[in-house]
Amino acid sequence: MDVRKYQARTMQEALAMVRHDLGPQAAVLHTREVHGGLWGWFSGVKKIEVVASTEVNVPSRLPLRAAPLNDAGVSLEIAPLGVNVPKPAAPEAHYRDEVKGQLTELQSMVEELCRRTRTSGQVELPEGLFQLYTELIDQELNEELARELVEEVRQTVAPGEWADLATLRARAEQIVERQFVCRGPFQLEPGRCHTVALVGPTGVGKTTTIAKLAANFRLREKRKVGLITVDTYRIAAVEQLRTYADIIDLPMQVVSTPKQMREAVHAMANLDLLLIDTAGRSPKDEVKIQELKSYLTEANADEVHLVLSAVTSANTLLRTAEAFGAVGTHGLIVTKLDEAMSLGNLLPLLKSSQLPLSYVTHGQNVPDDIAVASAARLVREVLGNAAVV
Ligand SMILES: Nc1nc2c(ncn2[C@@H]2O[C@H](COP(=O)(O)OP(=O)(O)OP(=O)(O)O)[C@@H](O)[C@H]2O)c(=O)[nH]1
Ligand SMILES: [Mg+2]
Repeated sequence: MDVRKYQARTMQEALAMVRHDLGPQAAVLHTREVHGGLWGWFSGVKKIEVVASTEVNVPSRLPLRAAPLNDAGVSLEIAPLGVNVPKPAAPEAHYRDEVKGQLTELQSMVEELCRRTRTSGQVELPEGLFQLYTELIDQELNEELARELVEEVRQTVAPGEWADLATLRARAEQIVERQFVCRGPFQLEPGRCHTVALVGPTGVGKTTTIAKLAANFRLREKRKVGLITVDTYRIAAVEQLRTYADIIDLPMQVVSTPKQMREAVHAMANLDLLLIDTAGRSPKDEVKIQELKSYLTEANADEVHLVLSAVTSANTLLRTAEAFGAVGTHGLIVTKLDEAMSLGNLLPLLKSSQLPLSYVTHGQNVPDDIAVASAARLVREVLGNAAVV
């Protein structure tokens, strides 16, 4: 089938090119905005692209009124170009379906072609590196990070190995693994109570993670563990922690003022590990973040870990980490890995927050669905290589 593509600054110009080239009988199959070549991609200058053919007899979908235009003045309808196009006889259903199917296929082919041209044009990538790039984008790594990473891979892998995807993936893993820090489990010192507080937005899994940690240190490592909660804001929040404390057989105190926090920490100083649960806070609520800080100041915790859900956009993760930085965070715990479709969203946070990752959680089961964070494993998951390797 003779299908041609035209690009111009405006729709009028593009249609004029179609008319000139294919005549007035040509049918417009598809219109869209595209970046105009390599320069257009960088400069943001857009063009109108029209795909047209003389061999497709498309009945007009245009109502008698003018077709709606988008912001760029682009027609949102598929329409025959010429005013003299003879009206086709009512097509048989199967013929209509066949044409419709071909058009859909054609549209996705053109879109895929544009996507490939655009991305490869941007970085001029050989096939293997290009495939690596698209894998990273599929993992929801942002384009800038993906481009930087592929560029670093290109510079550090010999050209003779650029076709070897396994080598490229392995090098990408090495590079990313250097970009963030995982720390081991909490280090308890004999004869001293190690105090750890978990903070974070609402519903990310702070209380569940506290229960997992408490159960592991208590039941598997046979440590003396205690719990404190300041979660006095959400109905049933205290009961949630108390249920775990009862099941695991742990002492627990509920505090409702910073002063009570100091007293509770003091009262439990004979334990090995004291875990402090806190109320979920919006990162945008500075007042509540300051209030949280006043509790933590009185607790004088050895470590404050920010708990974040993996099912959160890259931007929100960054801004949340920044907001909770005000309370004096020392580490990160990432929850809900099991719910995330991809983990590329974590990379900007891991790269830039400076906070070491301590634990990750991957399910609702207490105490099993928690693990000490492993950089190698997480990187494979972030880059989408976990299933490949
Ligand atoms: N799928 C999955 N669910 C989790 C995970 N961790 C916690 N949850 C669930 O997330 C929900 C909220 O967990 P909580 O522990 O109550 O969260 P929270 O941060 O204490 O919530 P607030 O106290 O209200 O701020 C519960 O249904 C948990 O079972 C995880 O790793 N994976
Ligand atoms: Mg909670």
